[in-house]
Formats: sequence, C-alpha cells, structure tokens
Amino acid sequence: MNGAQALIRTLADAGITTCFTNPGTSEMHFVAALDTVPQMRAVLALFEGVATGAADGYARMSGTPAATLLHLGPGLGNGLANLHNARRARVPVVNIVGDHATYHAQYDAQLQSDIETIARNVSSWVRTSASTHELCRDAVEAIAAANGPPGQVATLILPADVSWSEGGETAAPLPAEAPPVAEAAALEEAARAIRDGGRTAILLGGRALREVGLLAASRIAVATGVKLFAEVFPTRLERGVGLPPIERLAYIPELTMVQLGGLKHLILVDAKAPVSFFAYPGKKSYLVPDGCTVHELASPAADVLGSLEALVELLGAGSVQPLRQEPNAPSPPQGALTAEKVCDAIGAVLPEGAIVSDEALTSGTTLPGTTAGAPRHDWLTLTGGAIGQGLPVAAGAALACPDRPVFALQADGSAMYTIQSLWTIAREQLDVTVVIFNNRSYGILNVELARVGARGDGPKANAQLDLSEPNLDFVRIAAGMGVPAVRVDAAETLMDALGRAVGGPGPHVIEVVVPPVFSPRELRVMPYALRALGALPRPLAQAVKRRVYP
Ligand SMILES: Cc1ncc(C[n+]2csc(CCOP(=O)(O)OP(=O)(O)O)c2C)c(N)n1
Repeated sequence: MNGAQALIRTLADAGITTCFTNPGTSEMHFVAALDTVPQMRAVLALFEGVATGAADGYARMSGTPAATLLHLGPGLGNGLANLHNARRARVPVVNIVGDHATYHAQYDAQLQSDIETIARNVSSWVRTSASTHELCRDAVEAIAAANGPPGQVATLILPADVSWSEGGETAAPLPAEAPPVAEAAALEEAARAIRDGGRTAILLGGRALREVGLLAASRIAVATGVKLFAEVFPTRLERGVGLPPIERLAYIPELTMVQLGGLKHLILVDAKAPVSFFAYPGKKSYLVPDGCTVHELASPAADVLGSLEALVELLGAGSVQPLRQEPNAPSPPQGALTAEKVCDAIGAVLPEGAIVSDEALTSGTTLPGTTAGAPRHDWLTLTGGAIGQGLPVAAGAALACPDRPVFALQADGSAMYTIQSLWTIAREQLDVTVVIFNNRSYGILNVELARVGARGDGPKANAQLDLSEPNLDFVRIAAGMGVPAVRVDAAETLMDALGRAVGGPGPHVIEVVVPPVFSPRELRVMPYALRALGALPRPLAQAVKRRVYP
C-alpha cells in the first residue's frame, strides 16, 4: 500500500466514508487510491467553499465527520469561509490538504505557500505528516481531535511523496473519551439560580438544541417557570410538531436586549453569553443585562445532554410533561409575492422530516414563526455569519440523509458565493429544493448602512449594495448546472411549484422574485424605532419585538 491507500482505508475504518474533493496534481495519488476503498464515497465540488460547506452540512446531520480533499494553500484558502462556519458550528471536519513533495519545498515553486498558517485560523488541530510510515497515526489523531467534543476542524497536510511512497500502514481509530457531566457544584449553582425567584433563562446552543436536550430543558421550564432561549444561529435545531418550541435570540442587538431584559440569572448550556454580532457606535457589545449573573452548566466540551438530564433530576422535574408544539400551518398565500408570503408558503408545505438549510437572511425574517407548527424538521443556520454556506450545507445534509427532503432557503446575494453547489446537487441527484429569494439587493447591508450611522447614501455607496443591472437569472444559472428551475412572482404559482417539488424527488430550483423586506422609509426610521424600543416597558417592548421578529 502506498500512503494514500492506507490513509483512505484508515479514514473509512474510523467511519469517515464521504470525501468532498477538489483535487490538483499533488493529490493525484489520493484520487487514484479512492477506487481501492469501496466504502469511501468521493463527491466532486467545483469550488473549495462548496466542499468545506458540504462537509459541515454532512457532519451536522450525520454526527460524523466527512473528509475534504483540498489543493495546497490556495485550495484551503478558498474553502476557509465555510470552515469558519463549521468551526462556529462546532462540527467535526477532517481536511486533507495536499502539499508539494517534501524535497520540492526548497525550490519555492509557484504553488508553494504556508499552508499551516492558513489552516490554523479555523483548525484546532494542524499537522504536516512527515512520513508515509507516520501518516495514518497522524490521521487517527486528526479524526479524534475533530470528533471532540466539541466537534472541531482538523487539518492534515499531506505532502505528495508521503502520499505516493510505499509502506503505508493503516491505523485503528483512537478510543473516544466520554465527556464529563457537569460537576455537582455547577448543577447546584444552576438549581439555586432557578429557585432564586428572579427572572431566569436557560440559553441552549450546540447539541442542547437536539430533541433530548430540548425535552430536558422544557421539563425544567414547565416545572420552574424559567425561560428558554436558543442561540441566535443554531447548528441544528430540531423543531416542529411534538417537540418543545423554543425562542431564538434575535440577530439585531436591540431586539436581543428586549428578550433578555430584566434577567437576574442566565444559565448557559453549550452556548456563549450573548454578544452583538457587530459593534455599533455608542451601543453595547455584551448583551447580558447589567446585574444578571451568568452561570455555565455545561461547556461545549461537556456531556451536554447528560448535564441537562442531571439538572432535571436535581430539580425533581423528571416526571413533568414537556411542552410540545401543536400543528399550526399558515394559510396558503395569494396574489403578488412578497418575502413574507413565501415564508407562509414554506410553512404551509414543509413536509415531515424535512431538513432546512436557512440562508434566507432578510427575506426569511418571518420563517421562525411561519414554520414553528410544521411537521417535525431540522433547521440549520449560518453559524459563523460567513455567507455562501446555505447551498453547500444543503448538499452535505442531503448526502448524509438521502431519505429526507432538503430545503435550501436561500438569499440571492449569498447564493452567488457558492452557486457551483447546484452542479454537485445535480450530479449526485440530491433531493434538494432550493428556493432563491431574488430581492436583487444585499438587503441586510442596507439595514446595516442605516444602523451603523454611516452618513451618505450616494450612488456609489448604493451601487455596492444593489444586485440589479444586470438582474441575476437563477433559472438559466441553475439550468446551466443541470438543475431544472422555475421563476415565480405570484403566490399561486409558487404553491404549484412547491407542490411539485414536495411531490417528487429533487433537485429543484424555484426562484422567487420579491421586493426587499424593508422599504427605504422603514430603513430610515429603523435606527430611531430600535432606540425607542429600549425605552418601552418590557411587556410592550416584547409585543413590538414579536411583531417584527417572531
Ligand atoms: C464571506 C462573507 N462576505 C461578505 C459578508 C458581508 N455580507 C453580509 S450579508 C451580505 C449580503 C447579503 O445579501 P443577500 O444574500 O442577497 O441577502 P439579503 O440581505 O438581501 O436578504 C454581505 C455581502 C459576509 N457576511 N460573509
């Protein structure tokens, strides 16, 4: 066996059976070796950001890492934004990054670069394998690091001669260590905070947003009256009929502060204390209210579910019935399309077992409300804020769960970062329905322009946020990559198109042409309205918040 053959076998033996690739010359022995290991599925992506985002989506849904195969520093660099999102999602990813042969490095050939420096930004484990003999031992260490918990990005750099040389030796997977349950002191502290009587909330993130965690947290909430929140951008939120509903923290900090207002205790479970996504002149970055004490029940490295269940026991809430979402679908919309009507339509048709990759951004503002009472489904979001994640994550999720329908709810600007995903979705014949909200703008940046207090919205500034001239034609773009597509601008035709998509296997693209969610007038008053919100009494502020951000 050469190094590459042993490496692929070692990956497969450790449960890594999918590799998202975009190879080059230095990876040719790895490519050639793929056929020697039948368990390994190799999926070509036409841009590295598609490969890394697909690995993220795959891990979110399967719980096991996928591998990526990337070409030296530039290839890894192209994949960085979605590795950043994967890091923030705390999911396992194992990158195999090809490099020049060890003896070639001294010549500083054209593609030579400092791969480790690029890798370190997103990877908590980085190593350049020094010899064929050591390669697979390095690989099992990479896999163990990726698996965590918490899940992490691990990057194994594979020099071409380490890959092609004979003498490869497979290595057995390293035993996984069981993560610790919260210590008695942390459990007692959380229980005391909950019994204290002041307004208390539990903020759930990461793995706590899966069914078992939600059920445990809901038992606590029903038994004690604490409020439950989900982090703003969950990795994977299990929701819909029969599961405990949970309110997500808002993206806009003024709205988050309404949600958190008056809190005396905030208990973190696999989540960080909330901070504002960006700094805004004169506004707070740290969103925990003054006077609120933060308690960490379980860090991302802990046994998160075991810790929640231990707290249920401590509070004597084991026999309490959790809250369960009732069915509740919006009526099918009618007439000229708006983003809100599209969100209603999604809520009306979302089928049982759907996986939703949500990168709808401003157009999806009302989605949390319109889909809350849909049949049970999973919701995957933009964990790291680096756009261009939605389509690759949808592809990876569909590969991980071939029996489940996947919906990519996708803003137009973000779609264009990794639009090549459509080609992979077509080639692998994945059951993905892509709904592209074509509002012909970087809508959220118009909001941000108003909010940061930047003066001046001259023609040059506006042109940076405008996607018309020329209008993007997603029907032709999709068709050119092998995905059948339709464009709709009326609610009735949208319902027909969604009906066809739900009724038959994908892939499908539905381009919906919608106006931006916020009109220029609303954008002008927004900063003042948000400021006024902070001055309202909490119940009133809550009611207003729920109208704009359900
Ligand atoms: C990798 C990366 N580049 C740039 C940005 C900055 N950015 C944030 S939102 C956005 C535009 C989003 O527009 P679109 O996807 O059309 O959604 P809309 O805001 O119109 O709903 C940009 C460029 C980012 N977050 N990530």
